[in-house]
Amino acid sequence: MTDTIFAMASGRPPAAVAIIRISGPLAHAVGAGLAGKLPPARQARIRTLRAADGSVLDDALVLRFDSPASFTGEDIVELQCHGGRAVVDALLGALAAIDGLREARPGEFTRRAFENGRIDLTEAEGLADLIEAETESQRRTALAVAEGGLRRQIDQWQQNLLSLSARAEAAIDYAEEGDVGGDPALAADCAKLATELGEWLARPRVEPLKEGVRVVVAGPPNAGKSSLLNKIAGSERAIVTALPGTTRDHIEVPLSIGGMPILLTDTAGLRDSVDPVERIGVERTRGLVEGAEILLWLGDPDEAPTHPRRILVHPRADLPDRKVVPHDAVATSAVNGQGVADLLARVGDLARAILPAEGALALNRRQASHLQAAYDALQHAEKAVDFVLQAEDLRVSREAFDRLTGRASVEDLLDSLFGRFCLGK
Ligand SMILES: Nc1nc2c(ncn2[C@@H]2O[C@H](COP(=O)(O)OP(=O)(O)OP(=O)(O)O)[C@@H](O)[C@H]2O)c(=O)[nH]1
Ligand SMILES: [Mg+2]
Repeated sequence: MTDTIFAMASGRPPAAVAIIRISGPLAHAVGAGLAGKLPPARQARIRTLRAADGSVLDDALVLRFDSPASFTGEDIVELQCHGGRAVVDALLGALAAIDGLREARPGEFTRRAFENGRIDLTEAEGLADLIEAETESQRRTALAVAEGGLRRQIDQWQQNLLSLSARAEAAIDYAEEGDVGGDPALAADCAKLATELGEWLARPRVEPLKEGVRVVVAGPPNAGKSSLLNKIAGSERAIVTALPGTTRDHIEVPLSIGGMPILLTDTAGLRDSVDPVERIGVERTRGLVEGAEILLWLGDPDEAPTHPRRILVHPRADLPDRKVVPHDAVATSAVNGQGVADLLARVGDLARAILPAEGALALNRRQASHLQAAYDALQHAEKAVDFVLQAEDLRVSREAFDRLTGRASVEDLLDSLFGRFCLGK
């Protein structure tokens, strides 16, 4: 039999109210033991909670949920008691003393919700993001996924895929009976679904919203990279000297530009150096430039690395010998602030395209990788030379969806996801 688990679901005491949740087969019996008669399902009643020896623990608002119509899918009792430390300790102590009851591990309630089919993996991920959300845009995007937006879309794709598979199987039988023809529209329908998945894969992802859009400042030594970063950050985050090669390691500064999260990174100037420390720094810069979502290049435009979102910056424009501004570059000065607002506006325009639109459904890296696998298999199915191969490709695509929703997921993934939750969730 499954363990019955309990935990405080609200924040750390002292607080006005503390919420203690009990979930599992013994939940109702335990709740009745504490509160006497439990209220009808989904209704709240004030009850006096008593320990096994009859002593009063607290007066609390008690709620009951019946399996399967509960968050975990199990029987649940929720106690909303006074949020004092001693009250909570007394109640948790009384629960721990009951046979067959144990304290829940972090995320265990949500994990049970997943295991009992109340939510799929995308909704669990949305919930984790919702709890961690610190900004309004993170909250809205997480909520859209947590409340099943992505699951419903995936359900639709799975239905569609299932019927494509059924058609492929039927076409195999048809061919075995010696008939020609089969299902001439099948390949085109696979392509149609692939196109739809492709459109989703091209959409902005969740990560830039959570981690900040990676904006990397790069260029040759002494170009004025660190000075520009300090000017944008509004504080002396990076060391600035007249010596080329001052910055050895990269420096990250989280910022908000027009409400959008940005991770601005200063890097070591790119040059061939014999200094082993500087060489490592330069190597890191190359990696950062490659991983940048937006590149601010402070060097000669002809030497700029190719990058899909590159802004040419002409720094130190206050100096008399820097008056000629290359075509398309933003002239800036860390001394008088010239061009900085213009530069930030350009960064903002590029960042907006990388971030999900307000409340839009967005995939995370894990989800996108499985959707990509489903997409690849569908594309393969479109080009398959016979129905047997086509059916096999469609099966591969269905499996990718099962991994996406967690129906065929691996244990370590579940551990890492549910470990992100706090106790009592
Ligand atoms: N006049 C003027 N001087 C600047 C400006 N920006 C940087 N400098 C000067 O240029 C020199 C190099 O500036 P840094 O910001 O350290 O340049 P960097 O690109 O970070 O250099 P490395 O870390 O060595 O790669 C310093 O002496 C700065 O004071 C500017 O906008 N105007
Ligand atoms: Mg520097």
